[in-house]
Formats: sequence, C-alpha cells, structure tokens
Amino acid sequence: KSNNHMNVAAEILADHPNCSLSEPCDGLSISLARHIHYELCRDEHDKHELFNALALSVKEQMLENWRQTRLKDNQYPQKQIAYLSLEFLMGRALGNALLSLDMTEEAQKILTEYSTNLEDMEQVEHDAGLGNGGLGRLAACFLDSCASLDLPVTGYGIRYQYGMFVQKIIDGYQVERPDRWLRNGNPWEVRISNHSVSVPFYGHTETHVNKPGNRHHVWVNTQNVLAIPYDMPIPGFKNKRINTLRLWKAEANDEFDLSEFNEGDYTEAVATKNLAEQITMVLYPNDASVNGKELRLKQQYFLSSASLQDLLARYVRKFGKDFSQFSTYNVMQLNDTHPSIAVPELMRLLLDQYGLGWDEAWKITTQCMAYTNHTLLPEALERWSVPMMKNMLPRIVEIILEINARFLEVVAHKWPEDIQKLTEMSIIEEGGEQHIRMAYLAIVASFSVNGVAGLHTQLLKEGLFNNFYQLWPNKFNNKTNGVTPRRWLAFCNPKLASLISRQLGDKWINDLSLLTGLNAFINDKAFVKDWAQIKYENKQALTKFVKQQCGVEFDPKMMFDVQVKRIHEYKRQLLNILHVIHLYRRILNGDTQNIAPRCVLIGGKAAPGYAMAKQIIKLANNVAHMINSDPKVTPYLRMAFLPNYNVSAMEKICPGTDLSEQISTAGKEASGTGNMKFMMNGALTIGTLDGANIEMLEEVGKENFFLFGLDASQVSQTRINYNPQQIIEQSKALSGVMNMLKSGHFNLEEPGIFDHIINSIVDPHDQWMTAADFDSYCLTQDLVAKTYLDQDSWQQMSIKNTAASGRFSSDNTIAGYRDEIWMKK
Ligand code: T68
Repeated sequence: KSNNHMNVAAEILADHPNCSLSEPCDGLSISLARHIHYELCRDEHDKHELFNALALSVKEQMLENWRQTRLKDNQYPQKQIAYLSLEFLMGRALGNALLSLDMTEEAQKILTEYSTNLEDMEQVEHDAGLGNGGLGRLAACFLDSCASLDLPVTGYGIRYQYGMFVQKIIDGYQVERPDRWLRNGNPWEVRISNHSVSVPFYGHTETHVNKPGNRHHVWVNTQNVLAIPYDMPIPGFKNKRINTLRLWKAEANDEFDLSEFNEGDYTEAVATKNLAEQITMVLYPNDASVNGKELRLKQQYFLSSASLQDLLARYVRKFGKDFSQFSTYNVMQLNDTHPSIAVPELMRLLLDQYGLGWDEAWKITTQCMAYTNHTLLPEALERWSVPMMKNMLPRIVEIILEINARFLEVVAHKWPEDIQKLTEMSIIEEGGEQHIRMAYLAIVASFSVNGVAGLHTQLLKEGLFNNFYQLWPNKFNNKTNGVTPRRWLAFCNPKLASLISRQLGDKWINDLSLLTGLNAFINDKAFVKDWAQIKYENKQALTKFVKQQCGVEFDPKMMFDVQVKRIHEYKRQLLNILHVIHLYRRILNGDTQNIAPRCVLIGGKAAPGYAMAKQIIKLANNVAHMINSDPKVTPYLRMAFLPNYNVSAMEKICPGTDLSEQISTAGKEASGTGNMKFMMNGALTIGTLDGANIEMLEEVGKENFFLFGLDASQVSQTRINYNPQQIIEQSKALSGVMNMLKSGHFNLEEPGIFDHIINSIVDPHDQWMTAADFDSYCLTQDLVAKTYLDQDSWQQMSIKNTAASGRFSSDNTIAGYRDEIWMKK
C-alpha cells in the first residue's frame, strides 16, 4: 500500500532544522520522522517497516535511562540479582513500553499524522514467544515487576531463532509450523559484541600435580562456542529504571575452524559453523516432560556458562579477584532446574579459572544460588544421563561427583547407617545407566528452595523433597506466583482500567491491593451498569477475534466460558469437553430449562510428541463442529477451538471472559497464572482446590468462587480403589456422554480415532481421574448457569473478584523474593 510517510517525516524534520541522525533531538515525533526519513530510504513502506521505525524510536526514548540505570547499578555497591531462565515468554513489547514510559497518548497522536493508528501498529508486532507457557510467562511478569519495584535484576536467557511453534488447525488436527519471529528483524534488541564470551564443550580433563597434595584440573581440547549477548530493555512503570534482559546467541568461534581450514577443507570448516549456531536455533516445545536430548543439555550449559562468565567478569572489573564479597553482591535465581547446571559451572569457574579452593568455592556457590520448583509431575523432573554428560562436559561431571560425595557424607552423618537414605538422596541415580538428578543438585547447592503456591510448597515438603526438608527445613519457602497488573489489566483492558481509575485514582497500577476499594461500589447501580457494559464491549471485541481466528460466530449476549492453557491431561480439557457434550445432549433432548446460553472457548498448544493431547485437540474441534452446525443447538451452546494461543491472544481473551476454567486434578497444577489474569479482569472461576486457586478462593470468599471436585488428599485416597466404570454406571449424565462418544457421533468419518481417549476415562489407573469429578463439575456448572441468569448478582461477584485479585500482582510476589530470598541477611 502506497504511503507518503516520507513527506510527513520531511515536514516534521523541516520544522526542526537542528535535528539530525548524529544530533538527535528529544522526543518520539522527531525520532520517528528521523528513522523514516534517514533509514527507510524509499518513499513507500509497508506496515512492518513503519512498525520497525516506531519501535526503534520508542527504544531510543529509553536509551538514556537505560544507560543511567546501568551506571547507577555499577556505581553503588548493592546486590545484583540474575534471573536465569531457559524461557522468557515476553509477547509484544510496543504497547507495554509506551504504557511504562507514559507515552501512549503521544504515540497515538503522532501516528494519526502518518494516517495509521496505534492499535494497527501493535498488531504488526510479532510475539516474542521464547517460552512454553506458565513458567516462561512468569519470568516475563517478574522482569516487569522487578523494574517497576526499582530492583537491579537482569534476566539471562537464550535468543532462540525460532520460538514456540505456530499452531495451525487442519481438519481439526494440530499442525506445527516454525515461528520465524525474527523474520523482520527485532528492533528492541541491541547486540553487544564486546561482551561476548566463549563456552567450552567436549574435550577431556587432565589432572596436574603442582606440589604434593595440590592437584590442579584442566579441561583441554575443547570445542568452543561464542556466546553473543543481545540486550532487550525492560522499562519499569513510570520510574525511569530500564533493566536488561540479556539473551545469548551462539556463533561459531573462528579458531574452531582453523585446523580443518589448514588441511584445506574449507567447506567442512564453514559447515561446522552451523553446529555451533544450532545451539540457539530453537526452543524445545515440551512444557511438562523432559526429552533428554543432547542439544537441550547444550542449551542449558551454554546459557549457564555464558551468564556466569558475564557475572564474574563484571564482579572482577569492580572488585578484582578477591571473591570474598561475591555472594554479598550476587544472587542467582534458577527458574526450575533448567539452568541448574550453573551450580557445577560456578564451581568450575571459581576453581579452575580463578584458582579458589573447594571449600571457599562451595561456600560462595551455596550462598548465591536459589532454586524455584514449578512442578511435582515426575515426568517433568530432569535427569541427565551421566555417560552423555561425561562426553559433552567432562569437567562438569567430575565436579558433580565431588559435590555428591561430600553431600552423602552429610546424609550419612544425619542418618547413620541408613543405606536407603543414601540411595534415595544421592544426586546420582543408580540402576542401569546412571543419571544426574538435577533437582537434587539444585537443592543441595541452594540456600533457598521455593514452590510457587501454598499447596505446591506443602506437597514439596511432605512428598517429593521430604528427605531434603528434614535435612534442611529452613531452605524451603513458598512464593505464590503473580502476574503483572500493567500488562494484564492496565494495558489489555483499557476500558476497565479507566473505570477503576475513575473510582479509585490510578495508584492501583503499582499497588494492586487498592483494588479492594471497588467493594465500596457493588451496590452503586450506575457503577455496576458501567462494569457490565465494559464486559459486554470486551466480549464484542473477543467475538470479532474468534470469528477471525476460527470462523465461529459467538454472541456477546451469551456467557463466555473459557479454558486457554497448554493442553495436558492433568489440566483436564477433556473434563470441559465432556461437560459440553452433556449440555449438547440436554439440548438435543429438549431439556433446556435453566440452561444459560454459553459460548465455550478452548485454546492451547500440545507438545508435538504428546499423542493424547493432540487427540484432545481433535476431539474439541469435532465436538465444536457438530454443535455449531446444528441450528437447534446454537441458541444455547456454541464452541470454538482457538488456534495458536499465545500472549497476545490472551490480551484479547481475558478482558472478554465471564467464566474461567481452572479444573486440573487437585495436587497437579503447581500454581497456575492464567487463573489470576482472568480474576483481575472480572471473570468468575470454576475450579478445583489446586495450585493458587486455593488462595484465590481464600481472598474472594467461597460464595464468589465455583468450587468442585476432590481435593488433593481425596485424590490420593480415591486412587487406591479407583473404579471409573462403576462411577459411569452410577451417573446417568456421564453414561449418556460416554455412550454418545462411543457411538462415534463425533467421528462418523474417522471411526476409532477417539478410542484412546474413551479408554483413558474408564481406566482404573487414570491418573487424572476425570470420571471421579464429572458429576460434581456438572452440578457446579448448573450453579454457574443459574447465577449467570441473575445478571445483577453475577456482576457484583465479578466486581468482588477483581477487588480481591490484588494479592496476585507479581509486584507482591517479587517483594517476597526480595525480602525473604534475595536481600535476606
Ligand atoms: C508451570 N510450569 C506450572 N513448565 O505448570 C504452573 N516445564 O502451574 C505454574 O503456574 C507455572 O509453571 C509458573 O510457576 C511450566 O510452565 C514449563 O513450561 C516447562 C518447560 C520446560 C520443561 C518443563
């Protein structure tokens, strides 16, 4: 499309003759004009080019404060926090940056001169999808809160060339496509070549004895890969702090090629370049299972080593090689065990590179490592094969073995003559091939181990890590997750945000506890009406989005019932679908009394190798298709599966949701964070006593929460004699649903495709116990419908939910990390 951006830019610059690329003037307008005029170099641009110019000029607005933040943090000795994570699920940056810099209105005004608008520009930005789900998005919310709380925190991660795959739905099936998010460049990043470091792989170790009793270890003949940092600015909310997210890219080291080159094999030498660069090529799309691939271990070590070298170099620049103060000025928060190889790597650097003794190095390491656990699922606990690691990282394995030997002495001291304790707690798992239990390594080396919600931490202490809890009760602590109210309310729901600000002022944006003030207005008719009207308008916008993305017609007058999250059996999208089928049967049977018309939306990605999750997606699509094509049904029930659920989709979904589905098998969801986003935006929750749901219910009161199902201890009890067949026979509703499924009603053209799903429900070993909670779920859904039909009380409950959501601001969570972990004396 032809544009006269160049003319507009030229006019603006003509008004400011003293501004040029070398002597920039302050201000977004000039900066944008300059980028367009001097860098785009042609008269016509597409929206991507205009977006890039805009983003570059917004970044430019941050550069001076970014520099000042760095100077300040270097100047005043205070503790620096490194948040180490294989995932940062940032989403889009433009709208968030403008909000933090308080430049949204200015940008809107400027863009009208270029005959476009901010909303269209925002849509052009590709999500930075460098994460799978909750764990990666938590890291992103934390960065926002750390900057907004003025904390010197640096995020360290990997600059994946391909982020989380793009999900297409073809004939109801998930198809994965590469996420080429860097296709049009990334205007937010700055490549810092002179901070590159070199990360060793392979080779072997040698022990040299200098003096008797003084052994010195060297790791030689390594293949070295360059790690190049790309920095992204993380603006605090209206406070001038700009923190850094430092993402490492792998590149071939020139010396790496030399030998081959000298032998004349030029092409071979260049090809090895690819091997090095593969390390940061792609994000592993598994969110709840480990795949044990060598490349994944390489990524973990690459991130850990590069980040630690960076931190050590920075320390040495300032304090020299006296490391006695290192742990006073540094702490590393490990986002799950994924970067836990940082433990032996820090030991290696201190021992081999800086010549410290073991005891001193160990003291430093254990004073600055802190570990966050995000799951109890055994299939998600990382265990690396010792032979594989020995080959790739021989020196690291030596150090882990030494850590373990010393640790087992501690165990033997605490439990004398208890051989079983030694095998149970050893960092090395024996039996067949040896494996390294990364969680144990992280616990042994950390001064803090935390879970991510009250129940989860309790289950860690009582179950999974009980031995360690007995040994070191004081290491364990809880930090219930949170989400940033900037992105998840102020930015994504501007109408509700301004209504709230009209009533309470705008201080709530960085003190979310102030939202309790909304309770004063639940009987204010005009306010409740405005509240309902905004939800309605947000549902209209969501209706448009669903139509665009799935071709399904929603109706904003119906209830919007939403479950969006990764597809996993424990999250029980299947239970949701079974309830939809139950409603569908009721409607077909003419039993429509007390049915509140609803639109059910399900979205989420399945790990590419997770067959059952992929079948659940297919089932959701087929059920949706049957429902939506029956005009007798659609006045009461509609359903859509939303393809490619991601951060920017959630920004449209949560403001327009009435009912949030948080229905995991109790004891399985560590915390959940989507649950909090919905609550902030005034959705009511139907949920089990799992993860942070428990704390949400505590805050809002059980009369404002639709609770159902077994709790965690009942789940364990019921498991012993679980008989789903009998449950089905005794439930008219469930047997009806099962019969309909078995009849092939939803897969007439593809017989048998859902057999696996059907069998899983009747299997006495069904870990997720879908049948056990079905009746309770349906009863509670009836109560949801009844409540929805009474719109006055629904809207009041909605207000109460937002009002009670303050505790789930990630500012609150980060204040806990700051006071009880990072700055704890
Ligand atoms: C999630 N975990 C938890 N893991 O499931 C969720 N895993 O309850 C919690 O709210 C959230 O973490 C934040 O604490 C994940 O998202 C992963 O994505 C993951 C990725 C790779 C390997 C294992």
